[in-house]
Amino acid sequence: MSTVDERSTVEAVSSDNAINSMMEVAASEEVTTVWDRYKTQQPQCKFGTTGVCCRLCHMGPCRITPKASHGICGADADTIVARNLLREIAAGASAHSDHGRMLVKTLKLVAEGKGGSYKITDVKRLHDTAEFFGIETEGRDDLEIAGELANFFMAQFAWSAEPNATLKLAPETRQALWKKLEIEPHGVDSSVVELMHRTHMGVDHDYRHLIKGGLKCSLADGWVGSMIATTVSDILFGTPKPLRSRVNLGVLSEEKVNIIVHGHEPTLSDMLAVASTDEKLLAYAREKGATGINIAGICCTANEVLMRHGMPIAGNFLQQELAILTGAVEMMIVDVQCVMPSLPEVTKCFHTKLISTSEIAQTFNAEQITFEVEHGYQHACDLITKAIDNFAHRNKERVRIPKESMDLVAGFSNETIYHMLGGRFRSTFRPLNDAIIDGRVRGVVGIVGCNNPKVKTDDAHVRLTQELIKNNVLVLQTGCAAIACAKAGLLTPEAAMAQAGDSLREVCEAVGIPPVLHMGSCVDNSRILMAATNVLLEGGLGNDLSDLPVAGAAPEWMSEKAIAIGHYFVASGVYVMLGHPLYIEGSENVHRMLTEEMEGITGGKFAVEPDPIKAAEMIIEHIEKKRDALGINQQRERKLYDMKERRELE
Ligand code: SF4
Ligand code: MSK
Repeated sequence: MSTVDERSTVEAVSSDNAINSMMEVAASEEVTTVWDRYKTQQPQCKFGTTGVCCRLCHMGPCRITPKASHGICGADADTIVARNLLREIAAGASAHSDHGRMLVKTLKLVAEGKGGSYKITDVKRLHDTAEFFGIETEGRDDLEIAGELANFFMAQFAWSAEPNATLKLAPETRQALWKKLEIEPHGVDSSVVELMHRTHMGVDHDYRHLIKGGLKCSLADGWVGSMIATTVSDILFGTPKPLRSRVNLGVLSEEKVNIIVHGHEPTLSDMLAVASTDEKLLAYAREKGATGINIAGICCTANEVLMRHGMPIAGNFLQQELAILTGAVEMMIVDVQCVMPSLPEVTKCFHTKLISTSEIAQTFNAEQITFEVEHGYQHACDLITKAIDNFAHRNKERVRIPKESMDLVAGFSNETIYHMLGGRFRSTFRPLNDAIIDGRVRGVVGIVGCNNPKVKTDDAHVRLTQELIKNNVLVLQTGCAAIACAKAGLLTPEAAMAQAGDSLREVCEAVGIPPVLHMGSCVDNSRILMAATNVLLEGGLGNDLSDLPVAGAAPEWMSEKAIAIGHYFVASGVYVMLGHPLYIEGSENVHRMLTEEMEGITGGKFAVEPDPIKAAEMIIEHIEKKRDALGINQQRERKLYDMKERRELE
């Protein structure tokens, strides 16, 4: 794979032509983009990229070089690299978990009757969740149950003597291993604080002990904070079901008022999706010369409103500046995470209003509103009205919307997959397990994560996905990876079926699921953890998550959240393929521990391969190793197993 600095200036920065054509617009408008700034940052600091720069105390900063093997305090490369990595995990876990906490606050307000227009949308999900955690539902009012569940979830953030209760969602074998390794988190916030404490100057110095601490904090992210975020989103806004929509910059409309929602938290964006169908607002838009109101998303807010309302997606992470450059966006509404501070520089060249809505996130030259749950619908109406008023300021001469847009199908929650596999009468993962056991589906891979200007945008996501489905591997996706593949047409069941291997296609056609399943936003990687858990609990594929023929991949990752995600998958026993390395190459010991020794500790490990075809080969090799260990590669011919035979296979 070529890096941007190796490519000529005329060569495409992306496999997506909408991006490449907008690069020309950026050049003609003399607006700098992420790719321009990436070039001006070259060469990037090797001390930073290898993780050997320490600025944890003010005796430093220190950096490890051939001449200086230790920092001023005596810390060696192993300690420095591990501490830096842990601080990234802590930041990533904080972001997902704070998102989860915000949703729990909303649930609590709804339960107290202070939630304005928010309500319990999925009552079954509320009851199922409450019952799982031992909260009485029989004969109780839904709001009363929601209140108790909100308090229960809120308590998961603080320290408690017991390990986090949501870890019980994991298979018992995994829980037992976490206990043995002493990496069970006892609270999300306390895990993050502990990590920051351990990495303070002069505390934890053994890289092996530090990395175990990192795994513990990452579990607080995946199995606690993110799990809570996904669950509460489903309760409040509805558990996703398959629906059709469209993706890429071409979803922006020349005739309608275009409003982009960007960031991660679904609370306001969900209300904007609802308000955009308000007849009064639509009439107002027509009065102002537009034919309608078009809410489109960027990044994971896009995935949230796509999964539940079928709202179109304008693009993934690296398209946020390009969306404004179309000249057709009346308003961009941002909240938290992955929002570039460069946006005001782009909006000032156009009529686009930039609105920041989170009390913890402000940007110079963006209008700040303080979002209050109780007034969510009114906020949404006010913002849409303001965007409609701004339609008159659109300069039609400067509107350049790329023609690219693509159909997609999204909305594959575990609840939906259960239903689809089991049909109307029985909820089950059995048909998928049977297909894995008899080799028609070789394994399951989660492809997730961001875009990164270091690599050709979307290219690795798309090629890795194509290669895996061609080799009869079912692919689950979230985040910007899912958007990349959607733009390439891989989320249309028809196109994906055409590219899938024969036996995968046969299974997908028989059970009615596409070969690439969009499961949500980056916080919804918790759904992938649960999909793996559901496969294991269905039986016939071993006793622990690490026995399954599965893997994870983040070919174009960039954020600290991706680092936390990678670690919670490794801590859950999963092989994780990265498209480019963590900043750990300055320590052979840390590198070896994460890419080799970890397999003997958690059953999972990291691998790094920039070439998506080679990465696919390595993933398939791993899947085959797991299949061999399960003894299911000896059963090549297709046959139906009875219960006795399934037990024997185990
Ligand atoms: Fe240097 Fe040690 Fe301070 Fe880091 S903690 S900056 S290695 S003296
Ligand atoms: S938005 S974290 S760039 S997936 Fe979730 Fe995309 Fe990565 Fe942000």
